[in-house]
Amino acid sequence: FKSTNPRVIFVLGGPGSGKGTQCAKIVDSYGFVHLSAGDLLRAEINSGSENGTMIQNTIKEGKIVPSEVTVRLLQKAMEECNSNNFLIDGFPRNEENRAVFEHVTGIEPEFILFFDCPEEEMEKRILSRNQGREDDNLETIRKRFKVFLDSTVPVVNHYETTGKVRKINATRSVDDVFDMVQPLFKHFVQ
Ligand code: UP5
Ligand code: MG
Repeated sequence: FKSTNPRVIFVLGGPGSGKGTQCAKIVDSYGFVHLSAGDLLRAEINSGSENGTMIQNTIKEGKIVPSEVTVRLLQKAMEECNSNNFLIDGFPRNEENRAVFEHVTGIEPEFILFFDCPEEEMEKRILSRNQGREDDNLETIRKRFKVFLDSTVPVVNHYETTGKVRKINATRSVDDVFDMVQPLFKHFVQ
C-alpha cells in the first residue's frame, strides 16, 4: 500500500444511527478524513459507471454491494488523499467485506466506533431526513435493518473478541453523543 501506514477507524452502527453526523464532527475537531462507503457507492452510481445499475439495484434492496467494488472505491479514495487518518463509515458490513479489505490493503483498524441505537429511533430519523435517498422508504428501511442484524452485527461481534469495539449509546442528542465520542479521539489532536 503506502510507505506510511494509514490509521483507519471503522465507524459502524445501524441505518440512521448517526454515523455520518458524528463523522462530520470528528473531522471538524480531530482532522480525520471521512470516507462513507455508502456515499462512495452513490457517487459511483451518479458517475455513470458500468457498475452503476448493479449498485443502484443492490442499495434499493438494502443488500450489500460485492466487496471488490466497495474495497476498490475505498482504496482509491484513500490513495487520492494526502491524509493518514481515515474514518471509514458504514464498512465493513459483512465478514467478506472485512476479509477482502484486510487482504487487499493489509490494514488492521485502530478500533471500531460503534453507534448503538434502537430500531424505532433509527427509523424515525431516517424517515424525517428527506434527502431523497432511494433507500429511505419504509420497505427498504426494514430490509436494511435485517441485513444489519444478520450481516453487520456479526462483524462487530468479531471485533468484540479482539477488544477493538468502542460502543457508544447513540440515542441522545447529536451533541450528547459527540461528548461520548470525544474522549476516544483526544489523543489524536494534531
Ligand atoms: N440524526 C443523527 N444523529 C442524531 C441524533 N443524535 N439525534 C437526532 N437526530 C439525529 O443520521 C440520520 C438522520 O438522523 C439525519 O437526518 C441526522 O440529521 C439525524 P446519519 O448521520 O445520516 O446516520 P447514518 O448512520 O449515517 O445513516 P445512513 O442512512 O447513512 O446509514 P446506512 O448505514 O443505512 O447507509 P450507508 O450510506 O452507509 O449505506 C447505504 C447502502 O449502501 C446500504 O444499505 C448498502 O446497500 C450499501 N452499502 C454497501 O453495499 N456496502 C458498503 O460498504 C456500504 C454501503
Ligand atoms: Mg451515512
